[in-house]
Parts: sequence; structure tokens; C-alpha cells
Amino acid sequence: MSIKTITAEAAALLINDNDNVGFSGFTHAGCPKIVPLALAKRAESEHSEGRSFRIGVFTGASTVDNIDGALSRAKAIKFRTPYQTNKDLRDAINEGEVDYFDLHLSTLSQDLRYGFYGNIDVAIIEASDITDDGRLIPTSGVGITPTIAKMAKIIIVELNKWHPKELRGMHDLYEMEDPPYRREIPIYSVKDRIGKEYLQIDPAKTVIVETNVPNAGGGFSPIDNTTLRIGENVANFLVDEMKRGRIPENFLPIQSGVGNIANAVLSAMGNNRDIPDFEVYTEVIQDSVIDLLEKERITFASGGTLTVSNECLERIYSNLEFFKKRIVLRTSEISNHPEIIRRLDIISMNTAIEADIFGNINSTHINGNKIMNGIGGSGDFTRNAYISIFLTPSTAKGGNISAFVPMVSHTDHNEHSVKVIVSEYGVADLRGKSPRERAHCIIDNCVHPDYRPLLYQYLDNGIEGQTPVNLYNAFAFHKALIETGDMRNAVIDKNHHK
Ligand code: 0RQ
Repeated sequence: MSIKTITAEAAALLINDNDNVGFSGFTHAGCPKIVPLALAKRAESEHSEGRSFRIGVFTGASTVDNIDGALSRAKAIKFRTPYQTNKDLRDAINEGEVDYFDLHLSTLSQDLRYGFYGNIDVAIIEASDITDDGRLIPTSGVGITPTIAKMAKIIIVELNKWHPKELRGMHDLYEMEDPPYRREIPIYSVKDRIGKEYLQIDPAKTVIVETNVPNAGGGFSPIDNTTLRIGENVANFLVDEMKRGRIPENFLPIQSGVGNIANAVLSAMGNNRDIPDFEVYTEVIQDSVIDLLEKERITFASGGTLTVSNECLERIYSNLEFFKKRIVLRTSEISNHPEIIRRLDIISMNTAIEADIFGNINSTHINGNKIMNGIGGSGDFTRNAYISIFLTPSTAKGGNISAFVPMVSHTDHNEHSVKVIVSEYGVADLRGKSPRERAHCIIDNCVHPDYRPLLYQYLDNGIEGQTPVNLYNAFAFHKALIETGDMRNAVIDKNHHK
């Protein structure tokens, strides 16, 4: 018996007010595209007739505008987790219209299976192929797909012909054991495949919606002077570590976060011939990884998603046999699993919004209260990495904000997990240093020269104790930003140093 094909509008009618809905994908890659739009229209029409229509939204990470943008504009999201980057959704969260809770990407699937967040009523999954007996091939991103497919009462498959069926073989879909006493996940090297090429779903609870819609993969900003210098600083630091024998000669696998800085760092590593050919074990595979796979500087990439421009994805699709030998796409539970990150000795590199002079990192909030995107996978990697590195330009907003402050306005990664911080000015290697030594190291190596005297005024104010925190002055930088729009106007009160 074949699986029934229906329209996107008919699929949207399968979802009810208050349902928990899971979406496939990770960043723009692998997300369903037309059912969410139909769902947003349905919500608008229910609202216009005075009926409530709001759903809970579970995803792998950030999504496309058709999901987070369209649904939040339609006021159809009751709560949302985990990572998000859409401006309309971010505004709705910060205005209190949407309840958002943020968590490490590796844990969402297992938390769902453990029942921490209730049932999944409907799963909406983008596929490049599906057989009558329910063997589903995902597209360019995976996320939480196996868990939501297993838990959902109804599965809506968006069969998107824009993706080739021949993607089969690029995914590795592993079924996790149930607690207690789970055994190890048998990934011992970046290349290891431990699961199936396809996801077995129950055809009896599935409907198909056919479509042919491209991904929303935009390009990256050209590498500017600041990101170039950050990239070169990281590459030089890693070469130095290798020369000192602290990184093996055949190197270690790399994780790199999302965005322009991460893209620039990988390019710089590729260009630095003192770094041997290397492997990537990461969540987000960006354009620079594909360039370096083509040049055979990266020998293999394990990730959860091809977060690449459409031009780059077309290059992959037109040379699939080459890339299937060099890329494996896993669920976010596996790409970010702490056990594997620790065992494979990953070097992690993620971007900070703000760091303090002791090495605590804020990755998620602006001025303590407004969410930016979420913690994503940065915590999964940072806490378990061989060397955890944070990257940030030394200033933001034309120099009015210092990325380095006396105390972060929100903490995502603490001083115990953060080993190295890099800005365009240099590298602060925090390993083995006391809080006072860390403060000197960060100010001297990473802080913008405009802010160094101010941070020394704060530090040299006679603060006592193991960690030289002075609660009276700790937010002087943030106070100056709120009151004058420029952290350079921070006033350190010399009378308060206890
Ligand atoms: O704002 O766009 O209005 O100019 O924040 O900053 O420098 O463009 O950097 O896009 O790489 O984002 C940490 C948010 C960095 C991202 C973060 C303003 C700045 C700009 C963005 P504008 P940039 P990016 C893998 C790992 C958490 C999750 C993670 C992130 C905007 O990397 O979400 O690491 N990380 N996941 O001007 C006020 C400051 C600021 C500031 C920057 N101190 N105060 N505004 N900005 N610093 C990925 C996944 O898990 C999927």
C-alpha cells in the first residue's frame, strides 16, 4: 500500500491548537518549507474567526523564515526550543509573546524521549526520498528527526524533489539505547558509521506532501580585516601547540561554530601549510569546509548539517560520489554528543558575544536580558573539548562596546571550561592560570587598546580575594553603555574596592 499524498493545506489541517510539533532540519538545511507556511495561514484564519491556535515548536536548531518567521508573525507559536536566529521570532520572544527555553542541542532528543516536554503530536520532516514501506532519506540537515518521527502520532513528510534521491548514503542514523546502563556510542574515529543510511518510519501514520523548493542558503560576508586576523591568530596558535607537542603531529579533529568568524578561521587554517591535512567533527558544515574538502586539505567532515550557500550545495550535489566518501551527516544528538567529543579530542571553536576578564563567556544575551540566538552546540563542545577556544572581535558597534568586560552580563560557559580566547589582537591562553593571571593575560592579549586602561583601573583598585571581582564596579561598562551609549565612558569608583 502506498503512502497517501495530500496538499500542504490538507496537511496543515492535521495540526491542532496546542499541539507539540517537531520539525526536521538544522539551521536552514533539512527544514520543511511549504507545510509550515500553510500552517501559518491556517493560524491566521483561525485567529480571524476568534479561535485560539498556537503550537509548541521543537527543532534541531535555527530554521528557515517559513517556520520561525512565518509562524511567529502569525502569532502561532506558544513555546519554542532550542536555538533560533529569526529576527521576528527573537522579537516575539523578547517581547514576552513566545515562551522560549534554551538548552544544549545534544540533549533535546533524549529529553524529548524521556518525556520531559510532553508528547510530540506531529512531526514535519523534509525528505529527499521515501519508499512505500517507510524508509526515509533526509535532505541536507538532520537535527532531531529520528526522535520526533518515533514519538509523533502523525508524520507529515515534505518530499522535496529539489534534493536528489542519490543523497542516500550521506547520512548515518543511529538509534540510541534507552536508559539505564546505556553502553558507549561506538564512534572511535571521525569517519565511523554506526547506523543506517535511512530512517525507518511507520507508513501507517505518515502522509506525503510533494514539493520542489530550493533551500534558503545565503552566502557569507567577505572576510574582513578583523575576521582575517582572528583566523590567522587561531591558525598560528594551533601550529605553535603542535610544535610544543601539545597537539599530535597528525593533528586533532576540529569543531567550528556558525557564522562569518568560524568560516574565516577554517579558511585561515586551510591556508596555513604548517597545519597538516585535518578532519572536522562538528555540527555545522559551512562553505569553507566544502572548499577545503575539494582541495583535500580537510580529509573528512562529520556534521549534522550542510549549512552552505545554494551555490555550494549545487557543487556538492553535482559531485555527490566524491562528497559521500568525505561527509557524513548525523543527528544533533550524535554530532554534539559529549561522550564522543571527549573521546575524539576535538578542538572546539565558537564565537562569544561577550567575555569577562576571568574567562566567563556570554554567548546568548545582549545586556543581560535580551536573547540573541541561544547556546546552540557551543556548550556541548566547550565543556568536553581537548582545547576549547572562544573567538570574538575585541569590540562591537563601531567600538562603543568592548567584548571584554569586568563581569559578563549573562554566563553560558564558565571559567572552568574555557581554555583559550582569541580576538584580532591576539591569543589569551588561560590554561593553568589563576583568576588574577587570567585577567592580565586577557587584557594584554585580546582587549582593544581603548579599553585596556579602564580594565586595569578596575583590576588595580585594590580588590581582595581569590577572584578580583568588585560587585560595586563590576557592571560599570554596561552602566556607561546604557547611560551614554559608549562603554569608554565607564567610571570606576575608587572608593569601592571591597
Ligand atoms: O549585531 O548584526 O546588528 O551588527 O551581535 O555579531 O559579530 O556578526 O557575529 O553573527 O557570528 O554571531 C555569538 C551571536 C555571534 C553567534 C553569536 C552584535 C553584533 C551583531 C552578531 P548586528 P557578529 P555572529 C554552533 C555554535 C551561540 C551559539 C554557538 C551565536 C550581532 O555565534 O549565536 O556558538 N553563538 N553555537 O554587533 C551587543 C555585544 C555584542 C553585540 C556582538 N557585546 N553587545 N551586541 N554584538 N557583540 C552553531 C549552532 O549551534 C547552530
